[in-house]
Amino acid sequence: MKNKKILVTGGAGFIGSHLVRLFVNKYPNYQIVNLDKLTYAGNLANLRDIENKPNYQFIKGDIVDAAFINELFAEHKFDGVIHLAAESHVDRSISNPLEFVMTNVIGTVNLLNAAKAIWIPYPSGKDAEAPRFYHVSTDEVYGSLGETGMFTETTAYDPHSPYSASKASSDHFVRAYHDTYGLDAVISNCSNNYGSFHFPEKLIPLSIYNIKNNKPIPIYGKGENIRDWLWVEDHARAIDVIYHNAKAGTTYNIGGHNEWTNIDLIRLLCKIMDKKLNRNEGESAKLINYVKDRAGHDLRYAIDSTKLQNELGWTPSLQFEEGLEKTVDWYLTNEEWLNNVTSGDYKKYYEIQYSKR
Ligand code: NAD
Ligand code: TDX
Repeated sequence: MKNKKILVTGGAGFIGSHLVRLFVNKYPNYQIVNLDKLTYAGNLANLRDIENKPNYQFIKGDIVDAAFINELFAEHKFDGVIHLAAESHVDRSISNPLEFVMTNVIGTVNLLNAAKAIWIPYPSGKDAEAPRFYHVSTDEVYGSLGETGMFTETTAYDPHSPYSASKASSDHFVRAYHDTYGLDAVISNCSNNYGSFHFPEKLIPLSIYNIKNNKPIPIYGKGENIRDWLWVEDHARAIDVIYHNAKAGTTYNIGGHNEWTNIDLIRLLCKIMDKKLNRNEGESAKLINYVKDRAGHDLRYAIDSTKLQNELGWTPSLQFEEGLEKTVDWYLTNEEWLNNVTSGDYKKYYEIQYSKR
């Protein structure tokens, strides 16, 4: 592997922290620069184990600030970008859509402009390698499925929430910069991730926290909505494979062939939690609480990742039951992380560390 300086945006978040860890450990000759605004979802405690590695650098900054982004690219001359920074929670997008437009759309276009300014025209010559812009996106851009069918890379976009509309828009801009300016861009659209360092506003970590603390588990509507769950480390591995092997301008779907209705998933989680917390079987399930449905709630997502499996040889590594149990073990072992996040204490550390920047 050649030496490279790669910008990862959103590396202090859930998926970003797993990706940064993978790249820092696997590619000692890569310099990984993690740019993150440290919103409520960004947490440097997610990266404690690698923060002192010589090939890792953290920069606090906002992708919505175009002047800052342009300066950053001019200074660092990145050889590649893996873009994960985003507002990621559907419920928050329903109460504050503009925040999602700013970060997910404007922020992405700012990064594209900065990349275009330093990369285009690409260097020519025998050993020249085009720097790559990798955009991490979601299956939610494809909209909602009925009882059958799966999303493929050619499924028409049909987003329904402000979150998915903003991600769809950013995907279109990335493709437009490839088609119009010749930017070496790739996109992947992944299904729901789960695993360690997942912020406890999302279904699985929120439910683990509530079950542990004997609080009600809110299930939207009848709990019949279906999601396709993938172990977060398998997503990070897929990004690695695609970043290094995809042809410019390509899209890959990433998913686990692992569909669960929300209620079946939560029943399984309750069973695991009963065992881990030495409760009588059925005890945790008593906390299930059906609440008002999410507005515009997509019924079913299912990802067909055949293209990625056939062309690049990626396959998911973990069965869901095993992955869910590992996830529960992680949250029960890392009580301090969970308590700091739920109490908001994790922010105090950055306020002191970054207040003068
Ligand atoms: P997350 O909310 O856990 O993390 C997002 C990170 O982006 C945080 O660290 C936050 O501080 C940072 N950020 C937000 N606004 C920023 C800004 N203006 N400037 C710089 N940094 C900013 O999200 P996640 O779940 O890790 O998702 C990462 C990416 O993967 C997102 O683009 C999301 O759309 C996509 N994705 C997520 C899932 C999933 O299941 N979580 C599935 C498919 C795709
Ligand atoms: O309290 C809850 N109760 C509930 O029933 C929450 C938070 C969610 N739900 C339902 C809504 C969804 O059908 O559970 C399902 C999963 O919800 P989330 O964890 O909020 O994820 P989702 O809306 O599916 O979006 C996730 O996957 C795709 C990520 O948040 C996105 O960033 C990613 O793009």
